[in-house]
Amino acid sequence: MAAAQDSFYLGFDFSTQQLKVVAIDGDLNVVHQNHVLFDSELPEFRTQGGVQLHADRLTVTSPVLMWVKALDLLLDKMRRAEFDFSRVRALSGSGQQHGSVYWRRGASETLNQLDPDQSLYQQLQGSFSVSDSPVWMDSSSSQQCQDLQAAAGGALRLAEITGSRAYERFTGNQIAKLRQNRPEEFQDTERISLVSSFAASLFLGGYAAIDYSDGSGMNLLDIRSRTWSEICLEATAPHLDRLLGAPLPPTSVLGPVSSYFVRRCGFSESCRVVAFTGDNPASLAGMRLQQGDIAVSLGTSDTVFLWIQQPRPALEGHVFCNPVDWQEYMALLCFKNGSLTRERVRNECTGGSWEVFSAALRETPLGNNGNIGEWEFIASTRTTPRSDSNLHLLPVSPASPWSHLSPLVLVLQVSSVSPQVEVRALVEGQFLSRRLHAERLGYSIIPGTRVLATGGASSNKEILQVLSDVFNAPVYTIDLSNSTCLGSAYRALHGLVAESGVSFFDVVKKAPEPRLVATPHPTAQEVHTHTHTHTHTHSHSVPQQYN
Ligand code: ADP
Ligand code: XUL
Repeated sequence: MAAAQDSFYLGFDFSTQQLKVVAIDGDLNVVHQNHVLFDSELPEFRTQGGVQLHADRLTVTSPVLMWVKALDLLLDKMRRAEFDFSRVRALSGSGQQHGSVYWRRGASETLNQLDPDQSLYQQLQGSFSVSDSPVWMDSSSSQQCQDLQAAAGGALRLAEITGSRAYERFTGNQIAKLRQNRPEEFQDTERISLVSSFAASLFLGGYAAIDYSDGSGMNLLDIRSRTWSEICLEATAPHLDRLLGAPLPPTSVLGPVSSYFVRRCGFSESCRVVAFTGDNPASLAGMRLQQGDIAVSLGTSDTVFLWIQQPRPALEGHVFCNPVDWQEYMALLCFKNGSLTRERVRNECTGGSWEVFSAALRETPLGNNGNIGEWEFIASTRTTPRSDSNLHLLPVSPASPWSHLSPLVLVLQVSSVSPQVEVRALVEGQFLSRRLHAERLGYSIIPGTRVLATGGASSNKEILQVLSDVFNAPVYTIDLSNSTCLGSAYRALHGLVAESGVSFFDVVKKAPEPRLVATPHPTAQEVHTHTHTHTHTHSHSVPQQYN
């Protein structure tokens, strides 16, 4: 039998700014990494940050042929680095979520008969009915969002069906816009792919199914039945199911890699293509997030990933089918400007120093003697929930220091507070808001829950201590820099054995463990319990989003 180190598994990531790949061996060691940067390595496409912003400042697209050419270039780079393609047993990948690709009539035949002596770019020039693919940064489909919500019976009803209310960047609304505004191109389309299933199609030499997980970012999939929702399909375009194909579990083996790649790169004929998925689901796999875990990325924006069993879709946040266990769910919440708000309070209260900011957290008690941060909520269409950027301090009853865990808080008095108190108020308030929103989507903290932290602010131990106290769970740090690629490589490996009932977690047991950095203060649990017995209400203090 071949040793585990002899077999390789590839994970690709077609992200906004670059195409990346990671190869692992059967022991999960990374054996190769490579990438192509769109702006600098493919300047002929004239993108900025991988995209083109149109004159209306709402439409944002990427040239689909840029992604095709990037794959040619990446494979060339791998060949030049003498990567041994013949050892690859399976490959998978991810794509930026929501982006869509429109294949022109006849493209399937072209895909099927690719000549290994020519590049993909040379051969697929005429294969797309729409040359500029709408991407996740696009916000030009407000009208279509309104129409879809009206057809579905309201925003919440749509969220109950598809996991999210209508969002401009979600693919169904982009498809509706295309059908209305560019009917000829739409007529000339034989298949619509997501960026992920488009990439899988290239490797398969035929159209790849959309997987349930990335499919959940379209406002079209019924996340409980895992079939296209009739109501949503009808409101979007007639006979749309024919253009989309049937969705499949994200663990599916779609087929062998096409003969084009066997002959051009030296892949083995037995190399399998496992369904590609969205970058956020792939990242959840790369983090090896388990039931009860929550991952918090503390970057420019704060992003929260959750594993959910019983989803309760809401008006804020997104519920997707789970990428590693297709009967379960995941959720994604994005809080705009998380770090930027912390930076602003750092500049205003602690002279621009993270050290002084951290000292303020050390010097103030958990619960902050009842002083919490509350926000002026600003409507935001792109990122949910609302921006953190306008912080107001509202000291609450000291008798129930953590009553702010409840959405309904009694504001007793407003007084000026010290800079230290303001710092703690901000950080506790931010994390409480993350927790509340997570719980509203059906997340619950269970024994064994871990909080996985990543991103710029995860280097700050004091911030992570507050995170641990608010979630009453240990905090571990992880490196997310290549989690989408790694997650895809792990999924490729798992795809080969998923059908025989082997769980994802059995397959990734050997991956490096995250590092424990904070454990909850012994009183965190006590204070938390206290919270639920001291709920006061006051209409002025109920944040907008809880109404
Ligand atoms: P991005 O989301 O753009 O990839 P990063 O994950 O690199 O960003 O995070 C950058 C942010 O990390 C900066 O905006 C900064 O506020 C924050 N940051 C860096 N160091 C610290 C620190 N010691 N304490 C708190 N925040 C920090
Ligand atoms: C998620 C979203 C982004 C893209 C980035 O809803 O729009 O995270 O997936 O690639």
